[in-house]
Amino acid sequence: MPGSPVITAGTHLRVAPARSQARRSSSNASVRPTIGTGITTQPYVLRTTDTAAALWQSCDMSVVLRAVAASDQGLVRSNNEDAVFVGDRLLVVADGMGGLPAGELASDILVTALADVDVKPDTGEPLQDLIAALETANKRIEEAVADDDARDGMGTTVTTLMLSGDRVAALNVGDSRCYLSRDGELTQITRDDTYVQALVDQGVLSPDDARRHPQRALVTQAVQGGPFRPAGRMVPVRVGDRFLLCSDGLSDYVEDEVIATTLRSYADRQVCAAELIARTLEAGAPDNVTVIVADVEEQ
Ligand SMILES: [Mn+2]
Repeated sequence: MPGSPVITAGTHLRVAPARSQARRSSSNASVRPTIGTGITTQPYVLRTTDTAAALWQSCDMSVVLRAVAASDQGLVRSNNEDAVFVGDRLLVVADGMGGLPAGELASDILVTALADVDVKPDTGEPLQDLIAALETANKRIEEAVADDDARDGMGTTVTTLMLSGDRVAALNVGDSRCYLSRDGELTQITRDDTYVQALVDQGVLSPDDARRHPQRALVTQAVQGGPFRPAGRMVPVRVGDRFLLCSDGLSDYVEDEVIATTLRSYADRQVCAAELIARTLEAGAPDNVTVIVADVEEQ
């Protein structure tokens, strides 16, 4: 789908290009026009729930999440292994790994399993509900690997946020992140499952050095059919809070300070999401990049 960014209204967004058109290496990177034209020749997908009919709400809730997702294949990769879901109260970004086409399958399985939680009533125990869905996804990935040797090693990261009353549950496995922008301050509310984060925690490495470490991409766990321990937390929300979920295709190449400024500078979520993608492309976009920009608003 060359041309302008595509806006869809479906519930499940598959960000990958048509699989029959999978290309090798960066052969087509040069056809992307200069940033700022607003036109991309590679798949670029935006999804919005900004229509009045799609206000996100659930019974007894005083606040809602309104969100936009955007994803781009980047300038180097031949396919997009990220997957994204934006539901009534659930947001998910997954970054598949395992090569073509296994990585796409893994992130797709995960997002599909988590999406089931979105249509169920709020139990008030969102972390448990999300973990149960992750276990289902993990089992399905294990089965998919058993079905085909070519899928050996496939897996996916996940970062997910779910509104429950006036709190959100944030949960992650791997290095996809969730940030909160509140009162102009940016806070990373997930903790990467990476080798360099472990070194930072041990005081061996400074966060700044971690960014430049040659092994910064090494994740210490993922959802890939084996055991994993998701890290979850509950965050009370306020009207005006803005959340960002992203794959490492953004956070590895765009400084937190730039992310913070971008989140502050563009009130319009769709513009903000597109600007985050634009900053990534300016940084060379070696990886697939996916973002969800979500605002806490009055119902
Ligand atoms: Mn990635």
